Amino acid sequence: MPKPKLNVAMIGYQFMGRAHSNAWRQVARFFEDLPYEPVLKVVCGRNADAVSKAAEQFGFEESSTSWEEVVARGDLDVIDVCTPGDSHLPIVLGAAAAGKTILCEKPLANSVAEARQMRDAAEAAGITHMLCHNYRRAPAVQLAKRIIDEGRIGRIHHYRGTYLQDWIVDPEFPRVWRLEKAKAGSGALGDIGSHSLDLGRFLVGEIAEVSGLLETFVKERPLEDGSGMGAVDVDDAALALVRFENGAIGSVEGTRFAPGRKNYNRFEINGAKGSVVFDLERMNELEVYEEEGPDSGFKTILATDEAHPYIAAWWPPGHIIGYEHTFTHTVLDLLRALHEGVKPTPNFEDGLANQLVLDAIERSAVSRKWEDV
Ligand code: SOE
Repeated sequence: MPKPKLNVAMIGYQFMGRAHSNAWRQVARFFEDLPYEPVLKVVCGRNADAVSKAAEQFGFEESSTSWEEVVARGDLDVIDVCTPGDSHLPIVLGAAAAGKTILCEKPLANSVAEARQMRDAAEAAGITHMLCHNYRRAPAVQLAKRIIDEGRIGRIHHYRGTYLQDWIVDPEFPRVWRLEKAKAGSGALGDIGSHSLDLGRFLVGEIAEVSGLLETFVKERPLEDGSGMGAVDVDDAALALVRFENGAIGSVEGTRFAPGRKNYNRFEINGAKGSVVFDLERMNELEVYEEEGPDSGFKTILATDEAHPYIAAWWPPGHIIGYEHTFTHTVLDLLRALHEGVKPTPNFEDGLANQLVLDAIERSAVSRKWEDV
């Protein structure tokens, strides 16, 4: 029996647009039990030529230069927001008012006030909403979650989240939108620190208080149009000590100034009886230590067996998967939740919770004191 079609509109078509459109294209091809058949209807962006090329390349039926028109269309079911942070609020409010299902890139917003408005609007409209923190959906991360929830490493004492990149270490690297507060909200903090915080919330629990430190090493950079220099008003690096509500303590570090580290997203969690370690650059593996006896030590589990989450739909054991699959799994879980009438996670509530932590870190960096979330 043919599955009900679900018409998808994507706003934005750069890096995240490529990743999300790939997920929308692939998900029904691999997950046979998917309750819907996503149809890539329309992709939207400001530059007519570029967005029409993107439509052709990504497999969308049409392109548009007006997100206002797109969200108001009666034939669309899902609005997927892949734009920079400064446009999330109006697009989400428009899409919620039109009753659409929404998938939004992280961080949810550029401020707590915006995040709260988006959460409230989505809840009031009764729509299904999800935030894309894709790393939750690496099978090895899901395995870590299962091991922790089963109590196998005991009460958690430490969370160590590290997200290191090096793409702006050259002072001549231009001042792209991610380095402008008005567009991106914050720098490494919101872009990659938010992922480490999300993984901490997912695996350990809610964060109660923080002590934060932000630094901008290069304060001016060449403008992209060659017209001179522009101020960098976001952080290049962000560090925080965090205290979880359940008594665990942790550290989170996000930086774009770690030469050689390209997308080093790693966490280590230490419990009373064991530890788990994940490193995105070896994303099919989970290092696990469980006290077993005099010769116990870390073992590396290749999380590619049929029993591991999501894997059965892909390849035989040992035939590893990659970065793009985390987005496919995100879309899969959104569609499953939509079908079952349950809330997917992370959703805009999680987005607000994450934003509250980002905000506390920013406040603490200014006050030089611990701040409540
Ligand atoms: C750029 O720093 C970036 O693409 C982030 O925006 C993503 O969220 C992260 O997953 C990889 O790095």
